[in-house]
Amino acid sequence: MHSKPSDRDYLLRGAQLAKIVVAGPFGVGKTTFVSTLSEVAPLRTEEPMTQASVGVDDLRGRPGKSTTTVGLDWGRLTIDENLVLFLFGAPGQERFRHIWQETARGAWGALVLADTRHLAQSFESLALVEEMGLPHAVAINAFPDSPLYPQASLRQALDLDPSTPMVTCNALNRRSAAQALTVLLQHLMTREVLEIT
Ligand SMILES: Nc1nc2c(ncn2[C@@H]2O[C@H](COP(=O)(O)OP(=O)(O)OP(=O)(O)O)[C@@H](O)[C@H]2O)c(=O)[nH]1
Ligand SMILES: [Mg+2]
Repeated sequence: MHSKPSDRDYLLRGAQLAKIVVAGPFGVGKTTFVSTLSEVAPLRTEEPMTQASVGVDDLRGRPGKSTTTVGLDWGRLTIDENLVLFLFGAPGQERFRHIWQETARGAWGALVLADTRHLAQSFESLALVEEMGLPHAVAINAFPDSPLYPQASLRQALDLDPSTPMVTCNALNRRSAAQALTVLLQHLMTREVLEIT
């Protein structure tokens, strides 16, 4: 990966442009993940949380969280001269089904984030990607107080298909986030969704 492509050159060179969705429940780290990896200032649509989210969005275990994404996260990552990824962070809760479907349209794949403190909150995101038939991988975003479980238990708890890759990451760390994304890209290659030359 290199981080200094001159803007818009990739459009002229005819690189493959791949849309990748970063999905997951409230507060799982979608905005952080996209921001960590984006080589351009990410588009962010953060707004302070209001009384309206009380009892809807679960703030347990998220003491510093005062904003939420009201639209989309968007970032860009150039893999090489042949492949540029556009990362879209999208809410994966059932109540955002419409936004989700619009965002995921035409995507090559999705990385579904999960948090072991609130694993079940990722069920809706997984159901949405499965419903759309979108190839996906799961990234367990490790927070400092996240309990650790064996991979097999996590896979079972999330009811993952044996072919769905799972990886643990720290969305704040560029190398770690890139590794998680690589797991998805490899999966897309084996599914022949993506061809990297
Ligand atoms: N320690 C740690 N903190 C993280 C990590 N990922 C996200 N955070 C923090 O967790 C909080 C929530 O992260 P966000 O990126 O806003 O999560 P989100 O999924 O975009 O949240 P919504 O858009 O509201 O659904 C922020 O305060 C982040 O700094 C991580 O991997 N490690
Ligand atoms: Mg967000």
